[in-house]
Amino acid sequence: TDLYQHPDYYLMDELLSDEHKLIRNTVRDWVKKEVSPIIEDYAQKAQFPKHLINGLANLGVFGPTIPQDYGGAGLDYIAYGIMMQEIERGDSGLRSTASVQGSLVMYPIFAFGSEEQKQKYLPKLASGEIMGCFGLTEPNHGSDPGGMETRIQDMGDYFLLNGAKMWISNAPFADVAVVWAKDDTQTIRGVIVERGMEGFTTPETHGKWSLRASATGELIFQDVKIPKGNILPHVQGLKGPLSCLNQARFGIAWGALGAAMDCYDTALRYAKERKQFGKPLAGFQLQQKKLAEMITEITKAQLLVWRLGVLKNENRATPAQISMAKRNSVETALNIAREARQMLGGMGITGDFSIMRHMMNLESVITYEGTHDIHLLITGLDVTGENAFT
Ligand code: TGC
Ligand code: FAD
Repeated sequence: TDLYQHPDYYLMDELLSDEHKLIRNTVRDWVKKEVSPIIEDYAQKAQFPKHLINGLANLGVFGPTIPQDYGGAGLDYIAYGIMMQEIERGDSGLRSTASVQGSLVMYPIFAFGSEEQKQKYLPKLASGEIMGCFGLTEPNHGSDPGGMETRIQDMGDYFLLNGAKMWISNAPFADVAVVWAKDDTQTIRGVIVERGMEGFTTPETHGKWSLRASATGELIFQDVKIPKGNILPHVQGLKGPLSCLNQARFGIAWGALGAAMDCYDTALRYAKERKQFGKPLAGFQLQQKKLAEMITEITKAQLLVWRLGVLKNENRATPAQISMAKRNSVETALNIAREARQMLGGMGITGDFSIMRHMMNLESVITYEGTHDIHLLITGLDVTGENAFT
């Protein structure tokens, strides 16, 4: 059997262009060949498979929607979504690296950077020659980034950066960090911090049971001198980082479905092969209920993210619509992973199958980029007009 069947119950392929299908098959084949055979081992060792960076860059997944003039792939948002889906079919940690590089590092430099900053950083980020990370979350401020304590102080010729960020994907090996900090007027600004700047360190976070094949760390700034040319000139306020999150959350809405599809495929195949009480597990009603519900939920979520992609291409997708899709896809994926794991019985807890790894990864995905509850409150605010955050 083909390991990478694409659950396509409602013939969604007919909604995709030939280019979309080519991209999907190319990324899917690469994941099958380069990621699946090694990823379990890296997750068990809690190591990021750095050697895959080149392959990811060659596929064009770093900044797929960034124009080609700056080294991006110049593709539409459906193509971006499909890429994230196929990568996350392999592992959410690898998709995290792609999300961070493209949506959280390249996007803000593209959207809010000077021409000089774009020329300097974007082509190298697209080719994977340099890697980036995104520092918004702090030890005392996760869901409420507006309360951040990290500061830039104007020293005349330069800024002085002080503070700390935590839970930062790719921090331990990143060459550059897009960091959000408040200036002397309490206004949030974006700053490009480079590895090697004095007073800047990136200690790794150990002991995670989730996203084990992704490197997570802190960003610590102690009187780091930031040249004035490293400030992103064209944005101020929380809408800077939150605009980046719109991009990344869109990718996650597609990506989490890749993990869901892999769990469904695995459970379906197992249920057809494994026999108990003299017949395949797939012949028992309770197991069919699980599979039928999985494919129903995947199909509903696929239609949601496809429509969101169309709206995003037309620049009409609202942040609240993106929140709804991120929340729905991740919940769908996590529920499917939990059910699929049970369907494999004892085998479900081993690394011989991908399900338990997906399940553990998704516990991060349901928390980062806005927690499940925060996205619910964003929908609540949108439909009622009442702010229940504070
Ligand atoms: P609020 O007063 O609502 O808004 C402040 C300003 O921001 C604007 N805004 C947005 N702009 C663009 N896109 C959005 N999604 C926006 N949401 C709000 C808003 O219009 C306003 O602008 P202005 O001009 O009027 O000042 O802000 P709030 O402080 O009440 O917070 C709202 C809330 C809770 C929704 C928001 O802060 C939030 O989303 N919190 C969750 C934090 C989060 O998602 N953190 C993610 C960190 S990065 C990460 O997890 C990366 S993991 C990557 C990986 O490995 O894949
Ligand atoms: P808290 O904000 O303390 O929330 C704790 C609980 O309280 C949650 O259940 C939350 O939903 C709930 N809660 C909070 N506020 C409310 C409210 N108003 N009403 C009701 N319930 C509420 N951040 C980055 O900046 N860059 C990264 O690259 C990055 N990568 C990450 C990688 C991993 C593996 C993880 C786990 C996190 C990463 N994050 C990153 C941080 C992530 O975005 C935060 O963990 C997330 O935003 C939640 O913040 P918190 O952990 O401080 O939880």
